[in-house]
Amino acid sequence: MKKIALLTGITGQDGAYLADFLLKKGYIVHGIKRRSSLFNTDRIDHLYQDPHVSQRNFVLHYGDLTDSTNLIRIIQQVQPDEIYNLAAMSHVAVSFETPEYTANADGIGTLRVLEAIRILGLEKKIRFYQASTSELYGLVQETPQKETTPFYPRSPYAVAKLYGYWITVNYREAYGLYACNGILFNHESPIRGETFVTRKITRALTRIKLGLQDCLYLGNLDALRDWGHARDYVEAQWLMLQQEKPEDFVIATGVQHKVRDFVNLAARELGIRIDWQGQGVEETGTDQHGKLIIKVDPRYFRPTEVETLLGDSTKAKEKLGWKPKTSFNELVAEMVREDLKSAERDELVKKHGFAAYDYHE
Ligand code: NDP
Ligand code: GDR
Repeated sequence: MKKIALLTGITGQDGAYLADFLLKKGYIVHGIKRRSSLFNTDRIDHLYQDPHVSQRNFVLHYGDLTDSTNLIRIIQQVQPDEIYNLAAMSHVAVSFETPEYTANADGIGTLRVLEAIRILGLEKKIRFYQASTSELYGLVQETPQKETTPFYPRSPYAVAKLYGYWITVNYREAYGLYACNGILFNHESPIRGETFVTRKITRALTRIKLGLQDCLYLGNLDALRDWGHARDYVEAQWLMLQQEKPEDFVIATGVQHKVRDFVNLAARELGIRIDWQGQGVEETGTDQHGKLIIKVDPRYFRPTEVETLLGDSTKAKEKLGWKPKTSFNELVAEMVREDLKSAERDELVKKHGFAAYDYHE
């Protein structure tokens, strides 16, 4: 019998990598996607199977984490062995603009999935993964951060995820549900959302290189992050649900870089050497020809910032046998390579007299 997995957030970065991973493991994968006015399945279109074909192993359902009746109905219909709760309003800066919605989707949304499992009496059948985050550590109390490090969330997103974390622990303890929190540090890829800093940088620099864009505007260049590759991290999500006992795990590389380091390395991949001048809001970067290509824009500063994150995933190494496979340099090089291909497509379109898609966030 094939195992059945249900993924919320299947149209996102991790959803796409995890769906691919599980299909290769022989799972039947069901995913929940939101209704939108434009197609939102770009990242999983290669997995799509015509609904008219019988015996599909990849099935999508319309749904939303803010709709419990929908979640109950889908879980009842699918009868999954494993649920990966990846759906969230996942942008930290945007959560300051939409705090109530973020609490609803990321916090109460997690509760809705857990309650659906309980209402359906499936707590002994279903294994549950919760996408927790290094943002829980926020104003860090200990370095590096591990499973026992105290939390200090610094954004509406992180506070909502704190609820998701603890309600997952509570349902494990109260109802014997096999439920795990993966406390994942930042993980990126060529399909990372375009407004997260890494993808914003690789997209902009490749476009600047080809003359499609003039300048890249960024916020806090001194923020330190522990960046890994999403492809490696979804394997850890799966491993957490294959253990004898449910537990929570930190997943990280144990290496830290500044946003500025990411910019320098991505530029180097493109043969651009950046000279930095000034400090704080005055900081700018010029290329080797003296052209201004980077400026700090305070509108990207956050009301409360997470300055530094560095993970210790010793527990995952010992108990799951997990370790990251992709180095920071390989990650940056892969993202630059892929974004350069799409910039080259845009350049071609422009050369032939059509307006190229312009994007500045
Ligand atoms: P993305 O932002 O790429 O994907 C989020 C997914 O959630 C999308 O499929 C999105 O749908 C969906 N979604 C958003 N709101 C709702 C809702 N109300 N109902 C149903 N679906 C919804 O995130 P990632 O793939 O990067 O991250 C996956 C999870 O892991 C998230 O929960 C995130 O908070 C968490 N996380 C991510 C880390 C990272 O570095 N990537 C690190 C630690 C935790 P749509 O495509 O329609 O927008
Ligand atoms: P983060 O990722 O907030 O860590 O959350 P993001 O890439 O948005 O920011 C990382 C750091 O870069 C700084 N920064 C900028 N960020 C953005 N987005 N845009 C900019 O122009 C910019 N300039 C500097 C930020 O201030 C921050 O310090 C991600 C998300 O995937 C969460 O869902 C997840 O939980 C955490 O990672 C772990």
